Amino acid sequence: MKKQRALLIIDMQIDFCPGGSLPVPKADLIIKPLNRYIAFFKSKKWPVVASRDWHPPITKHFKSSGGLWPEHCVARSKGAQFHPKLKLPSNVKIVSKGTTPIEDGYSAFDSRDQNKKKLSRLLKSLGVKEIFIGGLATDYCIRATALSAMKENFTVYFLKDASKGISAKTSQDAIKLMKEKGIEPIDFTKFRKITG
Ligand code: VGL
Repeated sequence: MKKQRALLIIDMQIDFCPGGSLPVPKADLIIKPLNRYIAFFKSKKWPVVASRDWHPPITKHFKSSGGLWPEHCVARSKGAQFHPKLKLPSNVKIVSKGTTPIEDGYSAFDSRDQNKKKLSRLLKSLGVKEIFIGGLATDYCIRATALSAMKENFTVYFLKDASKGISAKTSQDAIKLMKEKGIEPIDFTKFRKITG
């Protein structure tokens, strides 16, 4: 099978965007760049995967049960929907994470599709070798996802022009750590060079 590439869009959900319950600053500014990557992957017929936080109303992930975060992305709620301006292809593969009361669900590699297939198995069954990661948030779910992807032996790129973090400091630290682990931060121009 030839070297297959996948776009992995992390948690572009209403609650993580301005106006949502856990907004990532300027998250709306990456919608356009993400749509450009999506259009490119679509034109090549390369798979597009979108992860989503999909929490129960009561979970250790939320402050109300001793966790770090305000309530967000409760399964089937409005805030858990993908941002309406994100142009996901009709054949997008959706994977959900943080679905039980005992999981945080930071890494998309802890997520499953509607058939309960884990992300790594899904990607491997599609022949994917290279993963391009963008979305939210650089310092939490992207960081965790990129590090898991390396452990699963994928080649991993971080789409720096299509991602935003919760805080500047922790995002810089996350990018530094990703680089140390061999995950290259790239923009669209570099992406086009890599993908020919
Ligand atoms: C995230 C904080 C809490 C993320 C999720 O998507 O990066 N951050 N839950």
